[in-house]
Amino acid sequence: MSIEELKSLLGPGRVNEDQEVIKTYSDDWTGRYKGFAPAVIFPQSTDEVAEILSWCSTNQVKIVPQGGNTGMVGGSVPLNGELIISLKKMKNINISDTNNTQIVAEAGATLLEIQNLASERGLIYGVDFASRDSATIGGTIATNAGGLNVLRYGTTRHQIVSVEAVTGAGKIIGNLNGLEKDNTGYHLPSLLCGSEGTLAIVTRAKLRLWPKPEEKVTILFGFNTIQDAVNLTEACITKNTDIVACELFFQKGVDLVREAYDLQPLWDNKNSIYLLCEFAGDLGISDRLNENALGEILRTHESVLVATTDRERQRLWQYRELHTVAVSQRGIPLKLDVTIPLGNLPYFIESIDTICDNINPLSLPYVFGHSADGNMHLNILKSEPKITEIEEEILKFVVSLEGSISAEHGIGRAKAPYLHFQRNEDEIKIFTEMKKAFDPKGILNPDVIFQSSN
Ligand code: 2HG
Ligand code: ZN
Repeated sequence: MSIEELKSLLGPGRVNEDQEVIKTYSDDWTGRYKGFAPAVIFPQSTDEVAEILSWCSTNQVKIVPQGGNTGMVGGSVPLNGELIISLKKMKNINISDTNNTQIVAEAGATLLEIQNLASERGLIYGVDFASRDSATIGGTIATNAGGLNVLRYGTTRHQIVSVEAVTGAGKIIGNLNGLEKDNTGYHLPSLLCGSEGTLAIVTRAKLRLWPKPEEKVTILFGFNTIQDAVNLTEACITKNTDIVACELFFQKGVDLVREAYDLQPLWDNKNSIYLLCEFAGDLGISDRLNENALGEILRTHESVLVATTDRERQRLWQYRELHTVAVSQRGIPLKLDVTIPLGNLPYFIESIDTICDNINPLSLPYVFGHSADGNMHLNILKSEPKITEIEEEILKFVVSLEGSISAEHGIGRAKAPYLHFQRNEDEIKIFTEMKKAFDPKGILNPDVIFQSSN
């Protein structure tokens, strides 16, 4: 193969071979995955993506699709010298002209750009998380990103009405008809969402928007036991229709965030278990809260902070949202993103320190996450040299508790060796057959989801 051929096929400004530039695309955000590549390609239309993939397929050139490079499982970096295809320059977004409750977005638009456009129209986009200003919509579709508000709006899969994509053979598939009801065979938006760039590259999507809440109230509770925090999570889910988020975190993580950002303590308790609950809906949230069972807790509980203005709410959120960056300032953590059924969550969290300690007494586990859907993020610093042992032991434990080894970050390369913990042989065989149908030459994101397809 010759990159020159691809260059002349695409025209100027599409292929970048500058190693300084490539470096910023070939290493991942976490610092754990460092790749190398001959070039980064920046297509500007679906047709150009099709041209690139068709050329790669003919020439057996492997390729790694990339959005904002905010992934955490090594799913979008070229560990074996693949070409990088960055969708960053495909950023157009507009409100659909056939349905003004939908946005048409090119894959490279960021989550924040989509949220802002929705907000200008008095609507909201249902997915939100801390890296909103760099994560792209294409990346969130590829990974079926979840985030903070899954309890109310579902994951990314629930936001996509239609999708357009290019297969590994360079064929353009899907449509942007925006029809909520369209049972014409297999549902490509569901199938491609979460496929981690292994079947096709998503180029555009039509996304559903939701009514903008009139009011938001954020409340931070402090507890002494995980069971109490989980009980309140359950009460919020079952007794309050305004609840949109329940985030669980611990003193160890708050101390790290406070040190990194020089923040004030939240209250005097030396050791707390924190539950951050966000309520959003029609005006009158506080009245409705007081009327139901949560009112009693609000009135009598010792450690409670209530935020009603955007500024106060953001102040509380930063103690949770800054966990990822605060941990990464201390080193490269082993990241395990898992789901545990709510009933098993206290036992799971209580066991983590002991599991890590037994394998490597020097390891430092931090746990935080989205308690409403049982999705916990384990960030374990200093797990080396026993990283594989810790990873295996915890993922086996997750499966034994009827959880999932990947909640919202995907399988990527990080968890490909463990896919069989969760999926049986027949399922994996069907997956690989599906991959072959979409990507006959196996050029798209090799080694992601499936271990070594080489
Ligand atoms: C979050 O919920 C993100 O903040 C990142 O999913 C989690 O850093 C992590 O492990
Ligand atoms: Zn998360």
